[in-house]
Amino acid sequence: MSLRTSEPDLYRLLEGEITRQREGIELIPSENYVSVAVLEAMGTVFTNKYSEGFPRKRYYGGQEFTDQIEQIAIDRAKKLFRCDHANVQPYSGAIANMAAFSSWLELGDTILGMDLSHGGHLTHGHPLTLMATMYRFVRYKMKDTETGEIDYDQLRAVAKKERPKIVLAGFSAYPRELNYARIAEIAKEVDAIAVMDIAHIAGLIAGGVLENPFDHGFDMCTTTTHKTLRGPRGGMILTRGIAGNPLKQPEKKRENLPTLVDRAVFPGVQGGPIMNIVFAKAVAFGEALQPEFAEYARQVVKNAKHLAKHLMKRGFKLITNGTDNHLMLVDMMSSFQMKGKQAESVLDQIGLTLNKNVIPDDPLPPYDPSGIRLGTPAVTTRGMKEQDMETIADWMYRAVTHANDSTYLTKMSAEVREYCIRFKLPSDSSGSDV
Ligand code: DSN
Repeated sequence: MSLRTSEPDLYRLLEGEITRQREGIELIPSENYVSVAVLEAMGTVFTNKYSEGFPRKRYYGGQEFTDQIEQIAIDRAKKLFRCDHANVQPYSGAIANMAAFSSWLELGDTILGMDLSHGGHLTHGHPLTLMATMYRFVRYKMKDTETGEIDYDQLRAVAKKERPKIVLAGFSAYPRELNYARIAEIAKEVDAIAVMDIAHIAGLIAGGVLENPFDHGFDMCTTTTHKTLRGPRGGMILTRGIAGNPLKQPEKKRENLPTLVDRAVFPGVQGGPIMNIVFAKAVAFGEALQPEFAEYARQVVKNAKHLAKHLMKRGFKLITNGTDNHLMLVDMMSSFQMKGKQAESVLDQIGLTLNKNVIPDDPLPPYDPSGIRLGTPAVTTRGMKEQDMETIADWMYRAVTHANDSTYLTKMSAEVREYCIRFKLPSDSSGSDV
C-alpha cells in the first residue's frame, strides 16, 4: 500500500511541505535541495541493516554490500577533500564534533575556538551544551567586524597562555575566508591539533572555490553533509594520518588520528551507522566529484557576492561589508531599526525563508537578536543567477520597508510565488512525488 493511501493525513503534510519548498525562496544558508538520486538512496532497504564497526571489521554478518558502499563513500570523501581518512558514520554535525573532540582530549582539556557571537557554532562550547561541561572553551574573535579579519595576534596570545589541545576554527555565521596557514602554525607552536568545522562551506571547498584547510596544515575537519555539500542529513570527520585497526586503541599521537576518530565515533558516541544515509552520502560525494558541482559551487559564491552588493546598495548593513562564501549576516537594527525576529517574520510572509541571528557582541539575546542570516546554496541549486539576486534584494527591501502594510505584503507574496515556480526543484523533473 502506498504512503498516500496508508497515511493520508501525514501524506497531506508531506504535500504541504513540497508546495512550501516549491513556492518559496529558500535563503537559510545551511539548507539545500538534494538530487533525486540522493533522495532515492535515503529511501532504500539499507535502512534495515545493522553494521556496527567499519568495512571488513563488523560485529554483525551480512555486510557484503554495506562494506562496499561505506568504502566507496570513504574513498570519494578522501578524494574530494584531499585527506588521508574519512569517517562517514556520524549521525550529525553535532555528534561529529563531539567525537572529534573526544578522540583527542581528556576531560577538562582546553579548546580554543571562535567566539560564538562572532560566528562560531553552538557545538563549539555553548554553555548549555554537554561539551561545555566536559571541556574548557576559550575564545578568539574578529579584530574588526567591518572587514571580518580574525585577530590572529590575540589568537596566538591566548593559545600561548591557555595551552589548548585543540585550536578550533569554523563557523555557522561568518562570511569571510580564514588564514588557515596562520591558525595551523599557531596550533603547532602550542602543540595542539588544528581542527576546522567546515560544515557550512564543505561544498565550496569540495568544488574548489574556497581554500582547503588540509592544504594549509590542518589535522582534522568535521562537517555536515547536507549544507553546501548537498547530500543527506548527516556528519563526517576527515583527518590526516595513517589508518590503523579500529578494534585496537592506538597511542594518542597525531599520526593515529584516523583510528582515534573511528573509535571515538563507534563505540565512543554512536551505535550502528545509518546505512541508507551512508549510501546516500556515497551518492552525494559522487555528484560532488563531477565538474558540474564545481560550477555550482562557483555560482553559489557569485550569487552571494551579488546579493550582498545589492543588499548593501539598498541600505542593509552587512557584518564585514560583504562575503567571501555563501552567506551574509545583516545587522537589521542598525539598517532599519528592526529586530531580526521581525525581519524573519515579515520576509516569511512574502515567501522568503531565512533566520534571525545574533551579530558580533549582540546586545540582544539569541532568541530575539539584532540580525538575520541568509545565503545562496538553495537558490543556486534551483538555477538562480546574478539577476535573480538583484530581484531578491529588491523584494527584501520592499518587504522590510512595508512591514506594517499587510495588503502590500500579500500582493508581494503572490509576486514571489509566481516568480519562483519558474525555477524547478530537482525532484520536479523526476516525476517523483517525495
Ligand atoms: N543549524 C545549522 C545552521 O543553520 O547553521 C548548524 O547547526
